[in-house]
Amino acid sequence: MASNSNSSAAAPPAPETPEDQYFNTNPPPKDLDRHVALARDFINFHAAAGRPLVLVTSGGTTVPLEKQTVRFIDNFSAGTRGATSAEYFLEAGYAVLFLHRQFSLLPFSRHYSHATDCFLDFLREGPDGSVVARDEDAGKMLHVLRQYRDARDRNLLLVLPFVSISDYLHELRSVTRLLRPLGPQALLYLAAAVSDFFVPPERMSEHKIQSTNAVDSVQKGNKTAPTTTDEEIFDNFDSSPAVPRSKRLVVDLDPVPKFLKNLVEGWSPQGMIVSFKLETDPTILVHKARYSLERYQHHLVIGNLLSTRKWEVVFVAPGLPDRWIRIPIHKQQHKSIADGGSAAATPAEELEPEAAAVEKDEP
Ligand code: PAZ
Repeated sequence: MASNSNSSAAAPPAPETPEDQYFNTNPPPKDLDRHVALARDFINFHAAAGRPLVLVTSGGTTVPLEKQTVRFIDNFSAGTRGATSAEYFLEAGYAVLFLHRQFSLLPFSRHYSHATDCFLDFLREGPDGSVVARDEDAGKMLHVLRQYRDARDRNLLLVLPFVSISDYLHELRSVTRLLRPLGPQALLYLAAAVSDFFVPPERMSEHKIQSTNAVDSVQKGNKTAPTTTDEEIFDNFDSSPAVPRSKRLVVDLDPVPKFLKNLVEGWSPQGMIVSFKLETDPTILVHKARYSLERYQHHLVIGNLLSTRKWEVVFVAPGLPDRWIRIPIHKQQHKSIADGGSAAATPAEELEPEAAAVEKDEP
């Protein structure tokens, strides 16, 4: 009797998608499971209270050149935008999941942790040998301290660090999937500066990349000391094109998968998604922002230029004209955009000449 092969045979495994391939070959950060557990508890706690949640990403991702990483390529970002925005989201009643580059700026402590704002400069010795805030700084410090304590005591801020691009993508995927059941109650505010290129693991050196052949003999099992030639190479201060190619480090990078598409279509399809676009060339900023919006079908792209990011940003949203928000020039010393720039009260005359020209050119 013929057997029914369909009922007994196991279904063939689904083919590996490019997303699976990326996440299966690029190892997760060692703390991912712990971070996911913390994020799950945090999300459940606030969802039960009906509080809106925002995931803020902040800081730059690294691209390691070695598995045991000594050297890496970095992305520009101090974390100012993310840390400052997180404070405003807290003030607006959100619970904030703050996914940030390890050691970049954090909400509240950012006021006292920059090289130019070292916390020690805000303190003085009290009469009884205690440490107190300087009189002129005490008011602001007390305000920041109260906001910080309130966020901490009410469990309103969860801080999760990442370092490399693959750490970031693993963390982002896991956390946004947890936010998925919240639908549009979850806001994703993606201000991190994310690498566009990376070294895939199969091409990454395990150990520190060597700049001389001093260890070649050791690696080949020969325990003799380096030869004079090795020492000479070590001392060579010649970086001219005559230096043989074999002595140079040629870095070959692959494009990072366009994760925003996966995020919008799969990880958190109903979340409100705001992404940032950083450029250096003013002539392409708006075009790139609109391209990203149309390609990834999300809700808002905030464009900014490296040189003016603290004073002006452009909001690019579906079906709406581009909207510039600028800090008037006379206020720029005291405030940055992230500290509450205003769209309406910004007459063109108050801006720097180039900025005013841009505003007048708008449709
Ligand atoms: O962190 P920061 O305040 O120094 O800079 C903020 C920013 C420029 C990284 C951010 O506003 C941004 O544009 N993020 C997206 C960068 C990107 O295009 O990947």
